[in-house]
Amino acid sequence: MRRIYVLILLAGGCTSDDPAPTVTVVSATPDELTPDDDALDDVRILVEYADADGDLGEGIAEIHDCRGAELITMLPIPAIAPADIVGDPISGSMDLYVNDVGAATAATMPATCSDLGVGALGASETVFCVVLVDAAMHAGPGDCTPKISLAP
Ligand SMILES: [Ca+2]
Ligand SMILES: [Ca+2]
Repeated sequence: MRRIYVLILLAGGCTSDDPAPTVTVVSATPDELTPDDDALDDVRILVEYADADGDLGEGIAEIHDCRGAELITMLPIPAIAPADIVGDPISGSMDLYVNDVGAATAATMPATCSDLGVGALGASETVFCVVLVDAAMHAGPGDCTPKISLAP
């Protein structure tokens, strides 16, 4: 019994020591965008994050529009934890905004999207995948929104 207990403890330690931040998409609103209307072409993606060593602040949120590799938005992440907290685990949620989503035709899907399991996109829809990169340039596994419709 004692031996099993130690093994479980080690496995848990390996996971939580990973310095790369993880992200989970909670919601994306609205679920339909109108690329021709400046008031209706902005999407808000709510994500939850966790970072074992606390240096996600001043990193980057990469948001991949799965219609094409060039459709990437890089949002700077503000400082999250005070300097004396960096080094300790942090977690929380944040809103990411992608403004003025255009009417691009779906081309070759970025590898980030296909690696995360995004299926083929129709002509009037897209998916956004979020990857968080911390201040030490550790990129964690990403997560993606459901499909978002694009009004013609
Ligand atoms: Ca980190
Ligand atoms: Ca807009």
